[in-house]
Amino acid sequence: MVSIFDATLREGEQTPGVYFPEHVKLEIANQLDKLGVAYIEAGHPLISNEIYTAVKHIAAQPLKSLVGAHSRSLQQDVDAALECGVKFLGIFYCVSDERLKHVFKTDLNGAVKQITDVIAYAKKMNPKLLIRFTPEDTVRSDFYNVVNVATEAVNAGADIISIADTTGFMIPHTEHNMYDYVKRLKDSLASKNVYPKIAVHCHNDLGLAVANAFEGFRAGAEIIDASVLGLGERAGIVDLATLLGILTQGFNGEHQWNLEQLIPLYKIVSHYADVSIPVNSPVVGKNAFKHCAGVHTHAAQLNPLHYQSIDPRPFGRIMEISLDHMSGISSIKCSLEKIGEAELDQELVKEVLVKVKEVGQSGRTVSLEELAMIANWVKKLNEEIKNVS
Ligand code: HCA
Ligand code: CU
Repeated sequence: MVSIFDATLREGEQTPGVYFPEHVKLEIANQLDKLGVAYIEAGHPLISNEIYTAVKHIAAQPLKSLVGAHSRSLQQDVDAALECGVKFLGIFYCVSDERLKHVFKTDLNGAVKQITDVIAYAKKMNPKLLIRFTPEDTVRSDFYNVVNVATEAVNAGADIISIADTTGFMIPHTEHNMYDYVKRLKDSLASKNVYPKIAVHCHNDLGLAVANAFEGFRAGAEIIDASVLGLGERAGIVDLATLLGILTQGFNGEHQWNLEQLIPLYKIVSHYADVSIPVNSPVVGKNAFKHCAGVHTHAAQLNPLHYQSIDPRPFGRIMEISLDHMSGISSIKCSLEKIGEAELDQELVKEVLVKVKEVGQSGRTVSLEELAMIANWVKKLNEEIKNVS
């Protein structure tokens, strides 16, 4: 089974306006650990004193998840991460000729030296440290450069090579797709006798992050990067809840995740990031398991699987029926049962339906509490009519 690498505290904080204070970071890390992600990227310690301290404190927690830090290919970044006591280090550097020349004023040989020196240094300082090397913007860089740098990085001590689709460039079934890329890279590295674990880090600029990550997984990637709410630069990265929905429901297998942690985790991240959970988000959205149209609600009440392919219960959720302008008689009856009004006369049920639809047309849904009010109101009106006649 694939391992999840959570980047909420690092990539997620690269969402404009998002900053988690240290006590919140600690709580998020604890919840990620309870959920059971394999890796928690706690931050880039050299960005600020606050992030440095937070990484240090998270790394000191007795967590099962491996806590790590992000680091440029610079000894000072590695030193800061080591001081924080992290168990893994994610080192990145660009390998594109154009950028090396114009931004870093070097060439591929210079980059290889800098990367391997830093990796070897980190490994020497802490031989147990797990090292991931990411050629930034991997998929748009010269393939020859990626293979060369990755080979040298592994020989210098890197355990994981991460394929970064930094700009959300990949599209399944086109000439630049993640499946072929991962296969080709694994084969090329094997031909050089290096066999690192492969991770995929997919950005969502085209809404394809999850699809691309799965293409990578199908081709042999063992680690997928994700973040809560898909937070990250621009359109973000793979959404953790969507990923867990697919991994636990789409593959019918045993899994190691504690899924009821997902909603509390999303609530806390959403609150402190001030980013709301879209109502139609897979798994965690308010409407993810709520049926609306009469045809759907009728069939879903007989068997939820008529209109659901995933089970809400492992996530601590239930199938719900929306009461609004689309509702039919069966939704009303089912909801009336829930509020102890199963015996309501058939004619009155129809009147309740008319009122529910009217409220729905004003752009609202009717809660069970409001349904009780409507049922009372309908009963009252009927008594009055009876008394008059
Ligand atoms: C960044 C870029 C990065 C790095 C990923 C990694 C990307 O913000 O520094 O280090 O594995 O998308 O390439 O997030
Ligand atoms: Cu990224």
